[in-house]
Amino acid sequence: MSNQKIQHHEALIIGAGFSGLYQLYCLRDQLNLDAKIIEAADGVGGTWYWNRYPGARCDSESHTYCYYFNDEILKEWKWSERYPAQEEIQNYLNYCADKLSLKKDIYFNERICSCFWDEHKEIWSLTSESGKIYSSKFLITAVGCLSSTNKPEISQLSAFEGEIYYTGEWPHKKIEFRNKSVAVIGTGSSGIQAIPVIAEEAKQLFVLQRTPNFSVPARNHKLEESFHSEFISKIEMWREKMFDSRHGHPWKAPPRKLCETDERERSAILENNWEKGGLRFRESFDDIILDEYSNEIISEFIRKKIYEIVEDAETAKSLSPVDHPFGTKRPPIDTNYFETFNRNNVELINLKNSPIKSCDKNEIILEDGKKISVDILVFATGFDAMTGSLQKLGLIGKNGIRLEDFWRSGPQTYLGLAIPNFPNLFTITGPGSPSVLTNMPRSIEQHVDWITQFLRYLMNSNMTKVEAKAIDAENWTEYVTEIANKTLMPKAGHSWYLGANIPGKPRVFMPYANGLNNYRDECETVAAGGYTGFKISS
Ligand code: N01
Repeated sequence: MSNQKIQHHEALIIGAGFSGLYQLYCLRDQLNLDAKIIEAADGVGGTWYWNRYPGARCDSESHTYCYYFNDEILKEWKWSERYPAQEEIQNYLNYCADKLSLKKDIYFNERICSCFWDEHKEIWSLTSESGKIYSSKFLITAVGCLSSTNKPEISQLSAFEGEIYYTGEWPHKKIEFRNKSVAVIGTGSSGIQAIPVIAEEAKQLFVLQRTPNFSVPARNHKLEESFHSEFISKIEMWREKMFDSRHGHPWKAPPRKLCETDERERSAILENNWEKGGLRFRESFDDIILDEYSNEIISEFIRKKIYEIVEDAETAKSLSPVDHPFGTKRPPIDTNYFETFNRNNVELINLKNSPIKSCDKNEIILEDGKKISVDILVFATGFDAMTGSLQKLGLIGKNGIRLEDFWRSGPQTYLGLAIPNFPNLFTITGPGSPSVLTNMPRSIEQHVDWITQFLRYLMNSNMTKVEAKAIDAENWTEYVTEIANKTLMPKAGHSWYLGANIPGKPRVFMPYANGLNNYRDECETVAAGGYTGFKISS
């Protein structure tokens, strides 16, 4: 055993994004706990620290994609655009961290690779890649749901001598696309945002698409000076609207079914909402995710839009999704995505017709023998979502049980917040909670508040140990699956919601699909009942 100094604290939080920062504030300033964050990067931001690819921007509206726990912050910070760009969110989180004096309680540049529950001492023992050791009574993961970059295996990729970038781990410097031939692999939200921006600069852009995606125009714009003063005069209204909705956005679908609305009226509604743009288009009717007939109508509406925008009919056909209902994969919102395919320097390569076979020095080679000569290869291939970043922590719970073994058939959690066999561990926006189906800051604040309230309860009752009961986690996990099966969501057979984008990952629908509003009530009922479903001891 080395004599290395162990940094012990009452609570440790892993990750300094939206969730970690707020959790630190609550534990330190509300519960007076000795709490610290451990963060792999050299700055705060989490997802927004790493995802700085061209065009990176949030799809929640800026005045809703921010903290609501502190009115002073809401009043002081002025957003400049309808949807905040990566840099603005990163600046915002730095401003919050400075305002709340959080940075002094963050260990930066420390990536945790092992977390071990010491049953004898009843503490978590953490080791970082640099070999430092930390320990704590309570451990809270704030590692994000979309943080573990998916790097698909491509034969002979190592032979490629050009530049390779991953949207999820973008370098902290300007990448020069001018006079370069570029290939982007992937047409999820990241690819759909990056492609139009890269196309404007690159000599030639090849978009390598495996599955076409629905996308709705974002209609981003600068916010007028008056927006902020109007917004802050109604903070309480915005807060209530968001917490009262399924997705944590300040709107909900009106109680009307597309399948019961006549053709003229529904076309007018869809046209109107298409013009307004953004994710609220999905909320045009309340049966889109429940009824196949209704979904097919809205899906066909978007396909028609693609045909109207894209000049070449063959390209329009290739860009039109037919393999999944709209909204069953996370719907991207875009700025000039489909329009980009009308440019002379952009070519769509349909990998469904001919998949990637391999690479060589300066080419991507397809199965049909076609060779695409490129200087830069951009992977917009997504993430090992929801479980990937948790499993990378090397969590070992009671009796030496490893998280990856416990979750071999899919993630089992209680409320998405706790895992049997892993005492004193809380997972902010873990699998089994609404998280990725919502405007994330609302789900994050709800989880952090709930965890903070639970820890206060433990402190007040002189309890020191807590663990989710296996039976309650089993029931919760089944319930999450049942809810998903009542919707069309599992019909997108290859979506990352199901883990289907990662070879070998169990296919389980991971997020809770019954709405943030209902989920919040269920969590409150558990708390009001004295934290039913948990073993609590001193
Ligand atoms: O990742 P994705 P993403 N060969 O998994 C393709 C959030 N987000 O980073 O569909 C070729 O959605 C894959 O093809 P297929 C948001 O929640 C939010 O874009 O599996 N192609 C797909 O086209 C989002 O949903 C914002 O057939 C391969 C693409 O890569 C989530 O992050 C912005 C491949 C991956 O799409 C993830 O989005 C960005 C392979 N081997 C992200 N492997 C905003 O707030 C994968 N693909 C706006």
